Amino acid sequence: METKDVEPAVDGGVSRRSVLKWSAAVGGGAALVGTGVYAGVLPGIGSENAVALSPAAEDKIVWSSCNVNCGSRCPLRMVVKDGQITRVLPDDTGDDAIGTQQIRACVRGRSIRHRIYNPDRLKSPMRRRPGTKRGAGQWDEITWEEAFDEIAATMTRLIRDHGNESIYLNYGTGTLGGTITRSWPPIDTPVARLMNCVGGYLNHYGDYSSAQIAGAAGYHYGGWIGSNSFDDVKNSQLQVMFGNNPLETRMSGGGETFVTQQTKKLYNVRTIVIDPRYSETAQGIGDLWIAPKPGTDAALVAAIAHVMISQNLQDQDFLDTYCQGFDEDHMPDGVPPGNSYRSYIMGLGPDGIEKTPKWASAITGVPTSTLIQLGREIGQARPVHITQGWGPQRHANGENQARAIFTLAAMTGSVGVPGGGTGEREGSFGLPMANPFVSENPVETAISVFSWTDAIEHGPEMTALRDGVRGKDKLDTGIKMVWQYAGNALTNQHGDINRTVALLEDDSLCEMIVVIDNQMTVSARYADILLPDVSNAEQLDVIQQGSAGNMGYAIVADQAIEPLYNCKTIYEMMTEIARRLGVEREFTEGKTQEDWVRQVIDESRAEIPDLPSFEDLREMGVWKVKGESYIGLADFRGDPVANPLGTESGKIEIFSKPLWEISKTWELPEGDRITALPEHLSTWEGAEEARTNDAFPLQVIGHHFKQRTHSTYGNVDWMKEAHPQVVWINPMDAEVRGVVNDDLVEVFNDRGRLRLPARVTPRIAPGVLSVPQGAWFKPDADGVDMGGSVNTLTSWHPSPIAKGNAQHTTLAQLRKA
Ligand SMILES: Nc1nc2c(c(=O)[nH]1)N[C@H]1C(S)=C(S)[C@@H](COP(=O)(O)OP(=O)(O)OC[C@H]3O[C@@H](n4cnc5c(=O)[nH]c(N)nc54)[C@H](O)[C@@H]3O)O[C@H]1N2
Ligand SMILES: Nc1nc2c(c(=O)[nH]1)N[C@H]1C(S)=C(S)[C@@H](COP(=O)(O)OP(=O)(O)OC[C@H]3O[C@@H](n4cnc5c(=O)[nH]c(N)nc54)[C@H](O)[C@@H]3O)O[C@H]1N2
Ligand code: SF4
Ligand SMILES: [Mo]
Repeated sequence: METKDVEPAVDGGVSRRSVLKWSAAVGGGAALVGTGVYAGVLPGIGSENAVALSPAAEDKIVWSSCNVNCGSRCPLRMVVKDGQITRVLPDDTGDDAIGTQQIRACVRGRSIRHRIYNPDRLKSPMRRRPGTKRGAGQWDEITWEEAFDEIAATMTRLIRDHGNESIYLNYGTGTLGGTITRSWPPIDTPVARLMNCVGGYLNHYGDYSSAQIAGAAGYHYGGWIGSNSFDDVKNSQLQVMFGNNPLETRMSGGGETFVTQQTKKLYNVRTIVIDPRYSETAQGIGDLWIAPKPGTDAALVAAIAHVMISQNLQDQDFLDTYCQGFDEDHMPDGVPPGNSYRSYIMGLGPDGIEKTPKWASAITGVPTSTLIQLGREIGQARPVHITQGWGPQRHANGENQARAIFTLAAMTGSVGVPGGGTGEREGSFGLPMANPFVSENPVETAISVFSWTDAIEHGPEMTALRDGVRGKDKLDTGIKMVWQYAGNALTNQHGDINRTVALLEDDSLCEMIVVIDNQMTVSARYADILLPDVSNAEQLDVIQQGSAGNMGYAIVADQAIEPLYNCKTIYEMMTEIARRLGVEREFTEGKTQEDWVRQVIDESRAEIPDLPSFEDLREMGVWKVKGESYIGLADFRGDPVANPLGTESGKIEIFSKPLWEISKTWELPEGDRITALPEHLSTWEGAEEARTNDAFPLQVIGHHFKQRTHSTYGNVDWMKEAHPQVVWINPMDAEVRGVVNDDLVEVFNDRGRLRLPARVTPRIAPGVLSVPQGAWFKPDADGVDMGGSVNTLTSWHPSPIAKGNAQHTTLAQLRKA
């Protein structure tokens, strides 16, 4: 692990610890394959689209994969004819049993041909035309030599004048599944390998997926743990999912969609889904749907805790033995009385408020009687499998939301046992694959993943206590150069797009932006130098599995076709720049990309003796192994003295002394708070503020959506047709605004405006909108985003502890357009 933080290194899609992975949902995409609605003239998706149902004998079938950051990694079999991909077939190995299942690609992977051969493909290196504004879309085609020379010269100048900390590798997860081509975490990328040869780069900690929960887990559990894997629900009496939507966020038929559905079918364990939306998961496997207002889970948990304590349903032995801070008898030294969780719940703490179901009902919008029933049901079931997705934590109070759910898991005493869970996101079995391609970053300074815009704007003012700078008390320089490899977080996926693009337009601050992508994305528009990458179908790599319950797998994704246009591989690009910086030998160690892939597999075979050789794996495409169910904290449960947690007390810290301390020393914006207990925090643009804000009374979340993986696949015609971008609104909210289903509406706040059709549906709680995240920002002449990107509305305001992206905390208004 490259950072020394209390947090685990979790990437956007999958936890990096080999045994702690999670993942995906069901396809349903079969009907689209080969139906050929595309009428383009690009190679590969033209007239030959009307393909026969089975590949002709002379066609070549090449194993490839879909490497995006959806938590899964699906093998794909590319049917290649005359050097072009004519069809995409899914995995055809394995069966329908949990642990050996087919990894059936979802609708997106099956449409990958339309991403590979997309009109938006970048064809040649380009430079922003001198004298034009960033983002103006004025480009000059340049040669690869010119591009490499300019990048190397600028890097040399910036390192000399401002040091290596002025160069930043922005978050990007477009090719997370690869090993040599991997785009995150920064340290794993070929860009980092290049930077490390010349002194390193400014690092980031956390990720856009799970910054707050990872930060919370560091204090609560001493690190990332993972809840029990979904296949283990067979041992549960009850399954409770907080803002966890595996049927849409884990869409691979080989991953969690398959595992949750099969487990439900075979064992029919009762499932409660807690989500402001009636999600695909609530619909598919839920027996009960509870719809709290966004950002109010900690209040909901408090009410459940109140019921449990009042009826003595908590597992007191577990709390006494394994936890700190549940009651006054189990507090750390030096903390005044009244600061236990029990005191907080029963109104004996500093706020003097009893957290009754009635109190919580007013905050969450969930009826008091439902909360009482929920408290009894969860309180009486043993063991309970509790998980949370990352919706609850992607909020202004996300750390407390996450910790409240962990605390509920402890109160049920279900931690560390089969059928139970830690309240984190589900873990899964994983393979300990080696990665010899990774080198070390000589720079130790890091900022939070979400604060790079601040570091461009006012880097030298950023401190450890105010901004969460790590490795140093303060930054010495602002960011002068950004590498954006396989990411759209430079604009589209970051908060407040209008503010972000205004910052980027000023090239006196950040002097050089290099974007390496294969599509003309929103972020690509803001590059100074644009480098056209190949797609993963155009090169060789080894793919390490996504989350798949108790199954492990690896894929050799072979080169199916030659690089299109004038595209190059990332390995070649970085090698060429390394040569110009005089470090080619250090960068390549004399190896080709294939040499590295072979080495990854060879070294992995030391840990995984059954893993086939490179040649065999290349032939097989995908190799699967049935592993064990993941039981989070089984060791600790077995012997807490021999296996203490990484927390100060070695126990589960419901009360965290380190948080108690930083709540007094860290400098926070007016109104923000850090608490030692997982209290409900009423925040900026939260549920409480929505009730009093007449201008912007609606809470906006942006769920992860099946049309896209973030923004990737967002320019694929099939996907746009199958799953159009719409804003979800409750009929009551629609009616008072005179809006009916399919009306074009405008959603707006002080930060921006967007226009898209309304989906009027009781599947979303009153007072809440959801604009599926990841749509491509497309401002018209008046600055109204016609693409419907939710980040037109979101802000830069970070969460208090992790300094993470609170992108589900936003208030706005909606009107008929
Ligand atoms: N409002 C809001 N914003 C969010 C979120 C949210 O819930 N709400 N979610 C956040 C989360 S969890 C995440 S992980 C981030 C994701 O943010 P990103 O990591 O930026 O994800 P994508 O938008 O998919 O961008 C991936 C890019 O990689 C490119 N790409 C794909 N394949 C290749 C390749 O082989 N080579 C190269 N060079 N490029 C390739 C794609 O074209 C695309 O531009 O978004 C975050 N943003
Ligand atoms: N199809 C598809 N799959 C994806 C992705 C994608 O873009 N598309 N992105 C991938 C990535 S990188 C990630 S990080 C994961 C993201 O996985 P998640 O972060 O779990 O996904 P979200 O849709 O943001 O949130 C999950 C659910 O939480 C709900 N929710 C929002 N706020 C709250 C709240 O305050 N409380 C409760 N109880 N629920 C809340 C949302 O309505 C949603 O149904 O998905 C991955 N899978
Ligand atoms: S988007 Fe995810 S689930 Fe769908 S094919 Fe790609 S890797 Fe598999
Ligand atoms: Mo993510």
